[in-house]
Amino acid sequence: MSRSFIAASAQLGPIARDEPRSSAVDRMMTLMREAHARGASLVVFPELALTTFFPRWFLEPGPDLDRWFETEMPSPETRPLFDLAAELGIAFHLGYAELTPEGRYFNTAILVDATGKVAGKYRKIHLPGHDEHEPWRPFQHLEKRYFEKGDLGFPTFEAMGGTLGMCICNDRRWPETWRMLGLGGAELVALGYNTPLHYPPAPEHDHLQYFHNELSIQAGCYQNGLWAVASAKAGREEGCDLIGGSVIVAPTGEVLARASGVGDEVITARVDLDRCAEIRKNVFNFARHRQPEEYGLLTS
Ligand code: CDT
Repeated sequence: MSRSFIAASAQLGPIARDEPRSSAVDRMMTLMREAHARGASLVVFPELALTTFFPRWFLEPGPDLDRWFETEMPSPETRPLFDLAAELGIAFHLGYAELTPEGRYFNTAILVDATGKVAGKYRKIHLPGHDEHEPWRPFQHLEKRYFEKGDLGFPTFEAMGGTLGMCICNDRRWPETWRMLGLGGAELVALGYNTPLHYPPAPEHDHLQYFHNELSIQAGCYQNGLWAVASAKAGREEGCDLIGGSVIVAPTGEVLARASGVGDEVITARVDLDRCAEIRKNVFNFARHRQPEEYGLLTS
């Protein structure tokens, strides 16, 4: 497979609380068709792309919570997306809430190859927010309550003619995420996010949300010599504004494509995985320049 291809980020506008999965899947199929028409062979959808961002509400354990989770993938509702991908011959990344047969809850992303087969899975490690109901907040961010920390590490896997990895939303703010993926050989990182414009614990940073998004992704790409395709769930969702700003970033840290609105939108850029070497054979040649014996504090 060619190591040069067109990648798409398919940003999703708001998903209402009562919007069925079938509607979200329909919207993603429309975006997938557009990405394919624009020549893309990979399309990245956001974190928790099948439903509204439910961690903004305090929910009792049981059916009120479990209804937001997928117990199988593909499911009857998501199967059409897998079928369309196989028909078009396009790979995709999808974020969703996963409830395992053992009763474990994860914030998960998968990469599905161009034949419709799951080629990789990641479970979010850096869960943001809080684990108790905090009524002072205008909205909750209860990821720490509803999800278990991911148990798969930061895996990389062979796909798209190269080595790919994934991370999810808050993971992108952590240099350790990118370095683990870079050390694992990732040449492209697919990532989805739901980032509220308002950050209740430090509202003085609200105006920096778009900046911090790009700062984190650009640094991660440059410092590890890899590509990122980042996809937002955006817009006013159940009264909560989510940033857009989906981007495709090159190993040099340059933003090659950026969403312009906060609705459903496809952006594309040509990705050449061989360009990772521009960075990895030079300034961030890990084997030559890293000094891991000096980094003990990172894991102690
Ligand atoms: N979904 C998610 O991880 N959102 C967080 C909200 C901010 S908490 C610092 C994010 O990192 O965008």
